[in-house]
Amino acid sequence: MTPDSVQSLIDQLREEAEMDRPNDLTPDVGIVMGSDSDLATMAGGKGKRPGAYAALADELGFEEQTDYADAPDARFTFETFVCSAHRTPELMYAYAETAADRGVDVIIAGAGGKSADLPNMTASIAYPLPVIGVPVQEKSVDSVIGMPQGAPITAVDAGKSFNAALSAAQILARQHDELRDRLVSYHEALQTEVGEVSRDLHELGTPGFKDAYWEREE
Ligand code: RP5
Repeated sequence: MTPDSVQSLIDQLREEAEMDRPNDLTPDVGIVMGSDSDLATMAGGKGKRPGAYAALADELGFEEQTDYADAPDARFTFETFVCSAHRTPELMYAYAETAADRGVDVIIAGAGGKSADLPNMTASIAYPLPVIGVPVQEKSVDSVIGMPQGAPITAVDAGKSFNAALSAAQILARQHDELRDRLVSYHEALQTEVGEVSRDLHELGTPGFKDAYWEREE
């Protein structure tokens, strides 16, 4: 028996798939994770390096869509759900099966533990929609990337949901020049930062650099 809290999500996803909303009103990227305990890795946050949320929202100007009937102003958007492959397989199935019809163009799926099945099962069900798997822990890597021939998934290294978001944006950018420009700007800013740090390290010398940079970070 599927509990109401899960069934209502399944119903909402299936209803949304029938709506045929225009592409600019639906989420471009879907983020799913096996548990809300994965959120710090998938989104970033306190004491964690930045994650997919930071890459999309802070670096690339995406907004999170939380209401299908009221799309954010931003042209590029993403949605976020918890779907446990083992505890809520029906929800995982409904999410992946409806993703394309709901306008999602690429999915980022993360799970932890040794049986991190959400990314690979989502990839199988949502095929041919591209799915980027995020092993939330080191011990999840084999489980996420170990797909049989003919059942593809793209994956990042353990915990690297930030890069998963950049990969998702790269896929979308093939159709959207505006997003391509944002990716290029992001990369240029990274390069500028490396150049500035290198010059400061060289010109301040190691002790001076440590004084200037490490104290700033403390
Ligand atoms: C996996 O089990 C989830 O992706 C999570 O990483 C791990 C533990 O889940 P919780 O017990 O914290 O919900 O399915």
